[in-house]
Amino acid sequence: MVFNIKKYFMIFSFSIFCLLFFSVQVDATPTVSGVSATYDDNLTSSYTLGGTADRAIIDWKLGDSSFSLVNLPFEGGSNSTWTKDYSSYSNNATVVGDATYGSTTGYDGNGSYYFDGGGNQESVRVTGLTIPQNYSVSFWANRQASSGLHPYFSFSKTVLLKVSSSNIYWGGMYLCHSPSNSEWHHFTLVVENGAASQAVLYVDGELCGTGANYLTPTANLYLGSITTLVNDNWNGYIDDFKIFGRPLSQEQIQSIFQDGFETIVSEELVDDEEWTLEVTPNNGTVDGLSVESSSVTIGDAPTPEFSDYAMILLLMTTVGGFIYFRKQDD
Ligand SMILES: [Ca+2]
Ligand SMILES: [Ca+2]
Repeated sequence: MVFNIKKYFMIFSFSIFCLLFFSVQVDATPTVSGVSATYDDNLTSSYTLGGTADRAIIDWKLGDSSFSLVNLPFEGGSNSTWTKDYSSYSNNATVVGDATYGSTTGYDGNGSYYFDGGGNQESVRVTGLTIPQNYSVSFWANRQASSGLHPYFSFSKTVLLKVSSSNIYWGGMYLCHSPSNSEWHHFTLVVENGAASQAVLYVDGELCGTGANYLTPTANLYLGSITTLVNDNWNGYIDDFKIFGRPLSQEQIQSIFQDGFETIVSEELVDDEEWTLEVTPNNGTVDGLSVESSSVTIGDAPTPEFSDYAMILLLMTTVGGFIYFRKQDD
């Protein structure tokens, strides 16, 4: 019997193909719903997960680019050295030191990073960012210890959001008392230059404090550490870190706190903008293929039709007539 190497190679190749193709079917069919031609609707995601997918990673696009400059949900595929940015800017993060990835330790039972606050320095880093003058930073944090000065994130040694035993500071400016330890809280810092020139912190969707100082971010972002300093590392969990290149409305902040990234509220929408939803299905281990919805154009504010004007005229005539006859009776 002749050993047919070509035949066995083909069988081997086909087996590998089947293994890869059928072992991970992580599908989604996203569409956008809740959108009509009026100006005051929210954009709401709608999609169906298939295969083994049990979660969807959402990225909204405004025109050709993502609404978020950084979109780090820390889901499956994250590891001890790397985590993926799902924005169109590909700001993938490197994980340095002993920051630990957990696939079920996140605020929603999904993935997050844990920082032990001591020993080796640790951070999740994004380099080469371009942050505009007005921006917002949104993330979840679960602090485990009250001792020490812990940075949620920093752009430099002085441009950072940090928490002491019980107070939160933006740079050197006190913002508000920190929420309780050992439970998840959602934080959004809104920074504005120009006339407003302020930093506003929302915790769990509610205003926590306002600071007058404005600090210009640098190109490098460090989660859980003050740049490259060994001490003062974050002690606890951080999840779902996003940066937006605009001051978010409180309505959008509350929507992210309550529903994740499923909705863009009407306060963020402007006439004639084109929005698209991108959904990446994930099963806690790997991503499926990302799928884009068809785009939605935000409609103009409705103008009153002729019948509306006629109704208003009729109403005014009736009321006017009623007042006239009442005066005649007097
Ligand atoms: Ca997560
Ligand atoms: Ca450490």
